[in-house]
Amino acid sequence: MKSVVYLALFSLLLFVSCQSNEQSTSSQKQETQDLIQNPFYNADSAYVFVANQVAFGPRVPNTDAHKKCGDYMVATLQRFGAEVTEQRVQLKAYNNTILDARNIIGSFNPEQKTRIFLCAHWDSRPYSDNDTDSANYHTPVQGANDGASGVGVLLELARLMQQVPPTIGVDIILFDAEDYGRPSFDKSADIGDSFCLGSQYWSRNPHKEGYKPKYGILLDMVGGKNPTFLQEYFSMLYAPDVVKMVWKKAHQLGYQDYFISQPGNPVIDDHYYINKIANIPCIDIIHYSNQTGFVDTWHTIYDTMENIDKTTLGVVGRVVTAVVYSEK
Ligand code: AHN
Ligand code: ZN
Repeated sequence: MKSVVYLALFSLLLFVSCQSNEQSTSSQKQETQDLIQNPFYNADSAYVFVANQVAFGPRVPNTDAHKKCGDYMVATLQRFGAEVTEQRVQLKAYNNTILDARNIIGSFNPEQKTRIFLCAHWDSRPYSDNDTDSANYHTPVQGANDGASGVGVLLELARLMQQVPPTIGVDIILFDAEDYGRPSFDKSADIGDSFCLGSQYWSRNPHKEGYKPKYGILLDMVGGKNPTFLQEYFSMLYAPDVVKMVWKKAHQLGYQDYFISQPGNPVIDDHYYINKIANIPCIDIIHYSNQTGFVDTWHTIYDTMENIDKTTLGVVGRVVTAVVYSEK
């Protein structure tokens, strides 16, 4: 008799555990299915978009390469069906140089109320002030990773969004004058906030009145070899749910060795001003380490195409693609 009761209890347990098991398996299956059905993110294509920018030469504000690259990005976004808005504005740099800056915004589903935005800076730094050789301090960086990588990843996503329109509205925002900040060899008094001039301007003057997207994702230095993307301090402070959602997507795709679930030191980047001034939650996907800081090519003459890894562009591209197509 006892054993019959035990058997009944045991089968009930088994039934309950099987059921709950099946439930979680089917929702996991649905998520995996969603990831598989996303349009195919082509890392080779993203690589070409990076190389095309670098081929113009350093995109330092007030230079011909800067102007030509700006025109190229506008034309490319339009070719992929985006509605393009440009903010042209003169911004004063740390040394009082007036920069002819352009923030370039490509909107998909412009009529949609529910929106997210994805951003990167497109200008390149006029100084290699982190180079080991001080003779290079006044050489502009090529900015293959620092600038062009984020834009390249987003231009490939723009190509996909033309092929498979997302449900929500998506704005690609390319910020100018991020990297014209006071160089470390300039020992004059630091007035502060000398980086991220384009995003500071945009945060005070969004391209659309009453612009209220759900959140934003900034890509910065997403093309280096063996990157680690930590959960950066200001991203966790202002937009912890967005960080967790993006890292979860990355882990579902198998990229847990890149997207590390560990806190990262604060980085003052475009997202900082977007959170602080515009009050829009925005996270930063940026390659760095708490121990060694940014990649060793950062602000050196070695920030070149040779040091760009297609695999990394693909990893980050697939993560943002998964985010865009999971938003309903
Ligand atoms: C500062 O160097 C203050 N912040 C890093 C932001 C940056 C520069 N990202 C790329 N270049
Ligand atoms: Zn930089």
